Amino acid sequence: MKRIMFSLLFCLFFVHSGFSQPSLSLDPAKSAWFRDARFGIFVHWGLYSMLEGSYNGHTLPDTTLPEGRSWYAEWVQMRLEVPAEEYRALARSFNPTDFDADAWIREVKNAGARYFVITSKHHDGFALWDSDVSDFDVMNTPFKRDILAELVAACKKHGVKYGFYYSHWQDWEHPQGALPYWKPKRPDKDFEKYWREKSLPQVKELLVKFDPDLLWFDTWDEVSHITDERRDELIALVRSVSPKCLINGRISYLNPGENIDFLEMHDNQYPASILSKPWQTPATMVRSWGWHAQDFNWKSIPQMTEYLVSNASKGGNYLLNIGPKPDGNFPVPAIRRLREIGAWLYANGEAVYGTSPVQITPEEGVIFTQKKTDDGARLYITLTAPKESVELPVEYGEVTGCAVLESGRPLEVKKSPGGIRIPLPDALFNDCSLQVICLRMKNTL
Ligand code: FHN
Repeated sequence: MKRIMFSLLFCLFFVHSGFSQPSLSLDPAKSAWFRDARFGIFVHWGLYSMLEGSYNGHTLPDTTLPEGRSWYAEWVQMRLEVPAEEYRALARSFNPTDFDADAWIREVKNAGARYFVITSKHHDGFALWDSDVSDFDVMNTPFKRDILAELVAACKKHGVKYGFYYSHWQDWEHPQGALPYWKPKRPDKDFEKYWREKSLPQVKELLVKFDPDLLWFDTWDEVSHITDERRDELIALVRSVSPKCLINGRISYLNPGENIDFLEMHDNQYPASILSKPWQTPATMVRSWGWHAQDFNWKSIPQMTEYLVSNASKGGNYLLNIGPKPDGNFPVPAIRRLREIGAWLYANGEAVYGTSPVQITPEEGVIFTQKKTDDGARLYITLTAPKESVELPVEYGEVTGCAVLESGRPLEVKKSPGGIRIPLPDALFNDCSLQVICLRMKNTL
């Protein structure tokens, strides 16, 4: 109960107060690519994908089971009580013969995403790379291919930045790794053994072998074994090996400290106001992160596009997740969504990449982003619902032109009591994708 109350209070504070915004000792040049990128693709993939959200006649969420009440298929081992040996034995049949790293990263690129993050090791403890630290890894499966090495090569080939999710705290394979909150808590001295034997050495291995652009650590609104000392030790390790690798705030969600590179929202959470530090929302396309064969709760493309633009308008990124199938294919609805978001960005990406927030509150159904240009500035007005016109508190004399971004159709700008008014043609709303108006200005707002 205490835990739930604390979580609730924290969420309210987080989402509605605009977050506590710890002052980060950021090197802006180092994280500039991340700020500009705005859109990344996340992948949750591992042995759990083979169980597809079900086990032994139960499917998540299963309200008949006390702890089965979550759609998260990557939690199937714990939520549906798969015996440890049985779960481990899944490795003996892990053989995703359709896996094609190049095809995945081509989809990422065509979606308009600028970076890619994959679960190198999720809570189950299974490593998707050839790990010298643990033999619970992909090389001890029939597949015997280093998945991370193949993906890193594809990211380099296609010019996509890459990073790894690493579960530094929860590890259900190592006898001293942290367990879910409903299991007995490990004594801290035992956890220390896991920390030194597996967590720190594997992080170092990832850095040395693959030189990632970012590391995505995972804690949440639960007091964990990640004390400030362990958090700082892990940060120091990353910094000592890599001058470029960015670290996310969920290395210690409740107390990220001063030395992380960007803030990470909770799952599918969107702040209500502009944050001055780089940040992102990890988001699902369905309810689960890992592949769940019965999760048909696909979000709509306009909804996801709106999240992306809305986050950009508050200085943040959108990290959109895919749960690949056990054979190595992306699910068909995920591919369609990626391609359609990519098509939208092909036409309207200028309103997203490299933009900054605007400090005026937009009217309902409107999102603002902006950027400086050689000849002045552009204000992008993304319309999330049909409208007859848009009113803006902008001086008429500041405007040098106005057009629909996708088609270049010129739009008239009228002087209004509050600034300017842009009448919108009905035909603009003939399809259900978000439309963007580009207002040329002398200066940014
Ligand atoms: O428990 C994990 C969950 O499986 C998933 O990886 C998400 C992604 O943000 N992180 C944790 C819950 O917040």
